[in-house]
Amino acid sequence: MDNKHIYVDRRNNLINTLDDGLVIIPTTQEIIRNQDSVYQYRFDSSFYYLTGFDEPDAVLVLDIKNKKSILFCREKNPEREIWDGFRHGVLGAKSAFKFDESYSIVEFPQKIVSLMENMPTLYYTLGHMPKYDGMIIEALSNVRNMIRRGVSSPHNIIDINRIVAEMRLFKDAHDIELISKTCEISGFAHIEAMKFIKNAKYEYEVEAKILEVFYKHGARYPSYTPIVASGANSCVLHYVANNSEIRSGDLLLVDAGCEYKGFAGDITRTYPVNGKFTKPQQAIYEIVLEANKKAIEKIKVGVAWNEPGDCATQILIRGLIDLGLLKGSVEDNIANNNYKQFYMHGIGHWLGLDVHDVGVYKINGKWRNFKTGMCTTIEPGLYIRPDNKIPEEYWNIGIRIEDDILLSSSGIVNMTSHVPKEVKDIETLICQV
Ligand SMILES: [Mn+2]
Repeated sequence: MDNKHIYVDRRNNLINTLDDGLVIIPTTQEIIRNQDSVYQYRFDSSFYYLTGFDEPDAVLVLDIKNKKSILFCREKNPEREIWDGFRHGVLGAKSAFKFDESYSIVEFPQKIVSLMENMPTLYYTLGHMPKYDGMIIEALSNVRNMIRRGVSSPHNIIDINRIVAEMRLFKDAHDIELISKTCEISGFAHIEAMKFIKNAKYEYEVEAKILEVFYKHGARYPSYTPIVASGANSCVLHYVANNSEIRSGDLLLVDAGCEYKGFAGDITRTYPVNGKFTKPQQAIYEIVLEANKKAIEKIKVGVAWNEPGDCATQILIRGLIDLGLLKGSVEDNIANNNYKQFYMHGIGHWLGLDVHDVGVYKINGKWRNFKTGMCTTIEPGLYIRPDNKIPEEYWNIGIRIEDDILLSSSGIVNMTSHVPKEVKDIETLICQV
């Protein structure tokens, strides 16, 4: 299906909201992994949001006054295409992606100078792509030198990514369709991993199962490096070595999501590798589960961003006090931050084309309110490292439960609710196989 009009509409929306000036948004470069091998290419999300174009070495330019959208991209190259595959080329990209004009990326450093002439404002994000910063600054300097010919140069520089971020924060029908699918596939992978866990000897076998399910559904990449952490590793927040032996009696924390058509899924589940929670494991798990569920219940249009997180923090602290792992009152612990030895991260983040998606969390110093179209993760956790002040039965229990929540026009949707998280459901799923 040709959906290029979505990107044309987005560019036009942006053009219509900006004052006279020139928008410049480059995409990412290919990055060398070693010698002449490159990492799997991933486009810049804001560039892609406005173009749908997924080749490297490209720049989107919008001329606001003349309402023109211009693409700079790689030329056709029959020789390179034999080795690396199809390129749209300058004219091909223009017609396929419905740009008003297109040029070779080789022409960018010269052309951008004339495009900047007499533009009052440059909409460009300095510091985001160092390779282009130099070119833009040089072009700006060249335009300034034309002053005696009566040419004026841009005198405002505005961070365009911040403006596009506000657009991306509110998911449209196209986004919602894709992100729902992304979350669905991500969830299928977690379910298959649970069914497989009794057969896994090493953490990376679970990682392989998860990637297999992603790939089988056409999601060719994880949206971030999967975390498959058993036993003590579950207390390492960004553990990605995934190479330890899995031992019966341990918990396994799996934080993984796929990237499907550019969108990121982000799910965490924690479960006993032998299919049965021990009493201490279950006690901690039930606390995190309640925090997850109550935080999700808090999300509503008009509610401030921090409210679900504050609610979860209180539940986690109350649970730890009841188990004797924290002293004092809930209020004492919030005031003295003592609980942070067990819960040291935030409640979640926006989700979209980037797993930690764009969009500010505070406006004028105040937490912003939830609105229709937003999408956020909810991921409370508790991590108990060995410590002589804590009974040994709780050591090395790391638990996080993460769901992906959409504020749709018809209400709150948990896009990852198909992945079991109740104790009974998890134990049944693991033991039935
Ligand atoms: Mn997350």
